Amino acid sequence: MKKIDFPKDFLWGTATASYQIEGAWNEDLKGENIWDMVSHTPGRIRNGDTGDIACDHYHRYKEDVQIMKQLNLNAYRFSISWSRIFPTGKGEVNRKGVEFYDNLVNELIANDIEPVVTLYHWDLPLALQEIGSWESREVVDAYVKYAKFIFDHYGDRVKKWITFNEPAIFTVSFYGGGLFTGNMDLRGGYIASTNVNVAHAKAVKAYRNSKYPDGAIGITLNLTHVYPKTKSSLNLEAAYFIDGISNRWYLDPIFKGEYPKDILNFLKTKFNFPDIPKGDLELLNENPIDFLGINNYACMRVAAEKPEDLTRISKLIKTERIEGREYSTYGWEVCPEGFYDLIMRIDRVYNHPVIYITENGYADKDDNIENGIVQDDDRLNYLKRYFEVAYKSIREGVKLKGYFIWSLLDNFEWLQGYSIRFGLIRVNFETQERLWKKSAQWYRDVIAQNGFKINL
Ligand code: PNW
Repeated sequence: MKKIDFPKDFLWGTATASYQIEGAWNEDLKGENIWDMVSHTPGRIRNGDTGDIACDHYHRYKEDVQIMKQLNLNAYRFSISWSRIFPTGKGEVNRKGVEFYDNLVNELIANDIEPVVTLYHWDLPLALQEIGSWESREVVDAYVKYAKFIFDHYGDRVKKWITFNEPAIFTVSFYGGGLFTGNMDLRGGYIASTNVNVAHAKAVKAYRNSKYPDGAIGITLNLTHVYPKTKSSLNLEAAYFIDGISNRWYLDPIFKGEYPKDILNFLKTKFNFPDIPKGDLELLNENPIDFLGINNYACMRVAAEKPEDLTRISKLIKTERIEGREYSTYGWEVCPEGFYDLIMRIDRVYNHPVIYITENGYADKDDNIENGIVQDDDRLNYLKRYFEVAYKSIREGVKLKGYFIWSLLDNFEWLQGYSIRFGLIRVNFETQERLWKKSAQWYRDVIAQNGFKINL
C-alpha cells in the first residue's frame, strides 16, 4: 500500500445546478424558466417528475452547507437561476432572488467553503425561449447584461466563475431532440452553439471590466474521449469525426479562436450551415479563459458507420458496447483510461491550461441501505479509479487544480426525473431526509488526508 498525496490547495468539491436541487419554482417572484415549462408538460419527464420542490435546497441551504462542512469540502460548485435574478431574463432585478444567493455565498464562506459559480446551467428564462432562445443574438445580449450584474454584485466574494455548463448539451443535443420546441433541429442547435461562444467571450470581457476582476473565469465543457472500436482505418476515421463533433467543435473556438474545418465543412454540406459571423472569432481570440472546466463520465467507442440520420445527435453519434467492459446501471462505460487520455490530450494539444474537473460521478439505484448508510460500493470504486488517474496526470505535469463530484445530493436528473441517483448524499424525496452513502464517508476521509492509499 502506498499513500498518494494531492497538491496543497487542491480544491475538493461537489457540484450541483439550480433547477436540479432548489425547488421553490414560483417563490419570491422567480420567473418561469424552460425547465418549469417542460416539466409541467405532461409526458415529457419520466414519472411526471418536476423540479417544483426537488431537494428543497432553497429552504434547506443552511442544512446542506453543514453537510458540505461535514464532508470537509473546501469548494462547492453551484449555478445561479437566471430567472430568480431577472424573472423575464432582462429588465428589473428581483431583490429576493439576489438575496438567496447572497445568503448561500455568505454561508459557504462562513464555513470556509469556496463558492464556484456557474452562470448558466440550462434554465433559460421562458421569456427568452419565446424570442428565439440561443439562436437569437438578443438572448446573447440579455445574457451578457445578466452576467455583468452578477459579477458586480457577487464578485467581492466569488472568485471563480464558469460562464456556461456544457454548451453541447443545451444547444446541439436539446435542439436536436426537439426538447423545448417540439421540432428536431440540429442545424439550429449548431447555430446556437456558435452564439453561446459569443456570449461566453463577451461575458469573459465583461468580467475583466467588472468591479472585482481579480478572480478567475472559465467555461465547463462536457468532453468524452473517443476510441475507435478497432484500429481499422475506417474506424479511425469515424472516431476522428465523432471526436470532432463531440470535443473539437467546442474546444477549438475556446482555445484557438477557430472552428475545426472538417466539422464546419460537414455542417455546410449537410445543413447548409451559414458562415460564422464576422467578429465572432476575434472576440474569442481576444478573451481567453483562465481555466477549463471538464465534465467527464464515460468514454465512447465508435465504428465506421456513416451517419445517415441527421435529425438528432443520438443518431449522429452512435456508440458501441464492448464485450467485457464494465458499465454502470445506466449503461455508461466505466472508463478511467478514457478520462486519463482525455486530460493528457487537452494538456498537450491546448497548451497546458489550468483544469478543474467540474463534474464526474456515478449513477445508480442506491436502494441498498444497511445501518442507516447507503451501500454504494460501485460508486466508491468508480471514484477511486478516476481519482487515481487524475493524480497520475498531475504527477505528469497537468495543471489540474480541483475536482468536483457530481453530485452533492441525489437530484432532478432532467428527463429521467428522480429515477436516477448521482448524489454522495441520498435524498428521500417524500420526507427530504438526507442520508449518507458509503462513498460520502470515503470522500470525507480522502479530503481530510488530501489523498488516499492505493495498492501498488
Ligand atoms: C451533466 N453525456 O450532463 C450535467 O451537467 C448535469 O446537470 C447532469 O445531471 C449530469 O451530467 C449527469 O447526467 C451530461 O451523454 C449529460 O456524455 C450527458 C452527458 C454528459 C453530461
